[in-house]
Amino acid sequence: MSEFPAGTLMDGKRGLIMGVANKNSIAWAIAQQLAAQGAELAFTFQGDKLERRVRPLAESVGSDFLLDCDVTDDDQMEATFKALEDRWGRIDFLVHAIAFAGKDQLDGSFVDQTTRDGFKSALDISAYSFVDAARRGSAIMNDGGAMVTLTYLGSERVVPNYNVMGVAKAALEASTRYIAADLGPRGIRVNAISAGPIKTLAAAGIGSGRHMFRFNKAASAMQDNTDPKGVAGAALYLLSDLGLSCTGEVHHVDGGFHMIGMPQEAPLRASLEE
Ligand code: NAD
Ligand code: 0WE
Repeated sequence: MSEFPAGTLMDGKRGLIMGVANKNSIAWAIAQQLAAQGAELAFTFQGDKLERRVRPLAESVGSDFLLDCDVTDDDQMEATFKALEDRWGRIDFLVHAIAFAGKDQLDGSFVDQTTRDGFKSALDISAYSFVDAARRGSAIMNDGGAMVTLTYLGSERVVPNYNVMGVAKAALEASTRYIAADLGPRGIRVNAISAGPIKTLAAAGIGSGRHMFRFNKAASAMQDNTDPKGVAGAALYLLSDLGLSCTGEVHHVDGGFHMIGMPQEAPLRASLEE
């Protein structure tokens, strides 16, 4: 069934996956990879509408442990981690794959478009939610556990229209380092994966989508778009004992797009003419 070959790297480990919306979600690729290696999983979903999508996916990896959790709601966050503690006692890992900014914030000029409320909400949902989940999660996490969050290059460099999300991802990456320092003495490792553009719900409907995927393919070292399986593999490394001693890192999985200084001429021309 699974496209991920079976293994034993996560045998005996339990953890929470936050951010599955549907089968295209990056969190779902990660969940399948972890389950194939023996992990026992719990899932949060955002609201009743998404439960209908997430429940069958969870069941396909042997999980009936689903929790409704909007990360802006303190009561739901409290209830989520209480439910984990009640059922499992302790957890071993946490995956955070959540981001949101108002649609009006992700278009045109950053300086003109970014409102106080838009800024607050994007930073709350996309960055503070990891700090909150890390605090609550670490309270019930075994020493030697691990956490991973998902970020994007728009934190380090300007990407048209990514706007306030880039600022939120910069805060998320800095938070990753501060959390990693706090939890380091307990052997808990905290890392971020910086993925290249992937066709998910969160990447759908972005104005310049077609251009972005073509450009990323043409300008990356591997001349291809990012495969979510590579992101899942990186998450497995970081969340298993393969990742020992790696913490506070932002690991790029983007076909080498981030390290190119100037793209090859021929594929770039072709991508612009398409
Ligand atoms: P996705 O739409 O499948 O996942 C985003 C998730 O965020 C959804 O499950 C949604 O329910 C959840 N979410 C949004 N607001 C929430 C809230 N208030 N409370 C609880 N959950 C909330 O898209 P994805 O691309 O898989 O995104 C997962 C992560 O990967 C995000 O952090 C995103 O920024 C990051 N990322 C995506 C790409 C890409 O190109 N798709 C690239 C790099 C990083
Ligand atoms: O992090 C993301 C997307 C996050 C996201 C997406 C949406 C779309 C729908 C956050 N909030 C919203 N709000 C909505 O209303 N990515 C890394 C994917 C992405 O989104 C972009 C990108 C890339 C890449 C937006 C503009 C430019 C590039």
